[in-house]
Amino acid sequence: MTALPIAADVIARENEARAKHLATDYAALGERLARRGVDIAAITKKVSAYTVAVPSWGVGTGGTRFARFPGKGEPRGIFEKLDDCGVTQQLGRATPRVSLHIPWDKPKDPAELKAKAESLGLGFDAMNSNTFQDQLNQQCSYKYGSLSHTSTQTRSQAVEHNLECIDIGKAIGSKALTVWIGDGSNFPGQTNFTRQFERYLEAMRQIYAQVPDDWALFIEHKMYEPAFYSTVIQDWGSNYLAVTSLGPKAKCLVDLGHHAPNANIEMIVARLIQFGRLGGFHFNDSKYGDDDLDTGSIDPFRLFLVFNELVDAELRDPAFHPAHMLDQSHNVTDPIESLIRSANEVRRAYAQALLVDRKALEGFQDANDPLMASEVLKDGFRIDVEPILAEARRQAGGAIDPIATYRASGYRARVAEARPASGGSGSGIV
Ligand SMILES: [Mn+2]
Repeated sequence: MTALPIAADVIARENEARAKHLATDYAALGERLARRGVDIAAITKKVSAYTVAVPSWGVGTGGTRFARFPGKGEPRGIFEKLDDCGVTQQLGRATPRVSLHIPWDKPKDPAELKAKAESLGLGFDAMNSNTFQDQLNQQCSYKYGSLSHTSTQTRSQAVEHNLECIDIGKAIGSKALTVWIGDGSNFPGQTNFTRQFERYLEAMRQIYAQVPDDWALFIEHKMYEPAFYSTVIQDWGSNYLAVTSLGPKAKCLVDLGHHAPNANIEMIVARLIQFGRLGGFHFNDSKYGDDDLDTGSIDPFRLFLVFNELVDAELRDPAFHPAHMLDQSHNVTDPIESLIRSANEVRRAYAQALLVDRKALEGFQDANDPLMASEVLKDGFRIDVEPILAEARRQAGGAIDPIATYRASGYRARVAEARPASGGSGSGIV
């Protein structure tokens, strides 16, 4: 077994310095929750089992349309990306799976890649295809679209690429393909909405036919960018139409940043759950557009409201398990720190949603008492669940304070020496 990236004695030393205070805080919160009839150990167990995938591209520094400022010791290939994901998992214990982007992460030998991941305690999540940029020596260009392109040849090339992603995914143990496209138009009149959507659906049907029966096909909607007037799958309505016309393996993927400002995302989530079409999430946060900021950093209440719907659905159907992934662009932070923090925020929202008194909430809803219904819901959000999150990490062998421990480990300085700046970037903002 390869040694894990952070030395065990660093974690032990850092945890020892914090263990006493955590025990005190955890006991105090446990007593408070017990008064409400909630067993803190049961909540901790659920939180511990709740994990979120990290995107391979998230460990590189992102950029904007203006510039990209590379960070120190950026991973230069998929193996180094896995090392960084291994750090995130080792310290935070919330991110045991990595989502690959092809061709950025195309492995020479999938078996070797799988073995490397396993040595770090990692597995693979959904495969992500890329038909929104041209690759070196690519025959047809995607400048004017891919799966919905007017040329049959270009569409076929895009379909083939997705089928290749499925093949690689099969070899490394993935169970899903996420299709996001940049297709759309920049000007009214540039494209015929109906014919373009027909071409897209026809291409997607070819991909769908090759999706293994135990896989899911996720479609991600996005209202604008890189196309600025229209996109083929611009919202959850078009997404729903696409997945229902394809078949049961097709599900909608909700990226929190891919909606119009002020859209009621938690309600979209509820609707998709109700009709069995919510496939999963790309978590991030935003202030203005698809900002891809750290999850929960701008609007933690919205994240909580999304999780309120997920917990509600989980109680009605224990088999309900949508796919969770972070999809962020880390422009000014150390990506490892952002990923650790964001996974923790996802768990925080989950824990808070678990603490909502659902019986009381339903009672106030049915009695038409808006104030108390709102209070009961918000009560879950107000509880500081950090001791639960820290205890879940400690019990799983992670760090009580993962970011402080990461900084104490000197990992970034070490890899900065081993990985001289390459100048290139495989990071993306999808
Ligand atoms: Mn996304």
